[in-house]
Order: sequence, then structure tokens, then C-alpha cells
Amino acid sequence: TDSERSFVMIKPDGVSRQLVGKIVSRFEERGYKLVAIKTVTPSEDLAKEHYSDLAARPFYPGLVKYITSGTPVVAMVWEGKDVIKQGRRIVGATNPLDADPGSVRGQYAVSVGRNLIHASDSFEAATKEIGLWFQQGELSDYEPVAWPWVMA
Ligand code: YYY
Ligand code: MG
Repeated sequence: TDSERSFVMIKPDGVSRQLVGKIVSRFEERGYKLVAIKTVTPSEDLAKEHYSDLAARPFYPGLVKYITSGTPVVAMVWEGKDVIKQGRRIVGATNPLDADPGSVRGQYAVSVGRNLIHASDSFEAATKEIGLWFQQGELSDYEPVAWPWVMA
């Protein structure tokens, strides 16, 4: 099939603000398949590796601090047609002030430094991030009953 997987993470502010259900619902209702989900309180090493591409940026230390606040994140893998690009659209622009009001960031956030959610931005990033956050055995293989109606 033309199915693919994306790594999506609700950041500590999303968990603390109790927006997990609302965010999960957007992916679920679109027809994407939940392949993996868990809470994680990320170590500094994990946060740094996840954002390693941004290590030279001025906001990197603050970003790592935010992700390692001690409040957990919700790490997920979602699967389906074009889920990497569509996941980015569901999430919205990096700066919530530029995000479409129908997106997660555009509906619930106003600060780039507290923008609630992460989604992989490419196939390469998704592969790296899924491998970083999940063991192979944590990724479930099943078919939702609605799958044929969603994926035709
Ligand atoms: O993929 P996305 O999360 O939309 O943005 P990235 O450019 O990958 O940056 C990751 C993360 O860094 C962003 O979600 C917030 C933070 N950040 C920031 O605090 N200030 C910036 N000017 C740019 C990004
Ligand atoms: Mg990114």
C-alpha cells in the first residue's frame, strides 16, 4: 500500500494542559491508525538526540529544557496515507501565531517555545524518530475495522 508512518509527540505543555485526548482524536478521526503510544519522561540525552539537527540553534538549550521539564510527553506512531505531510498540516506552523486556526497549534497555542506538539517532517526524520523513541516490539501490527473504508 501507499501507507507510511510518522512520529508524533505531545509535548509536556500538551500533557499538563490535558489536551491529549483532543489531539489524539484529530489523528484518529482522520482515519489514521495508532501503531504505538506511551508516556515518556525524556532524559536529556533523548531530547538532545531527538533535536540533534537543531543543536547549533540559539533556542536549542531552552528547547531541551522544555522537553525534559519532568512532565511526561506522549510519544506516538501514526500510520496511513500521506501521514507525514498530513500530520504536519494537523499540527500547524512552527510558530503558533502563523498556524492555521484549524490546526492544533493554531487552536491551542500562542508561543513557539510552547507549541504543544511535534510531528516528523520527512520520511528520513520519521524513520530516525520512530527508531529513537520505540523498540520494534512496541509497534503494533493490526488492521482497524474501518481501514478498508478509509484507505480505498
Ligand atoms: O518541526 P517544528 O516543531 O515545527 O519546528 P522545528 O524547526 O523542527 O523546531 C523544533 C522546535 O524548536 C519547535 O517546535 C519549537 C522550537 N523552536 C523555538 O523554540 N524557536 C524557534 N525560533 C524555532 C523553533
Ligand atoms: Mg521539526
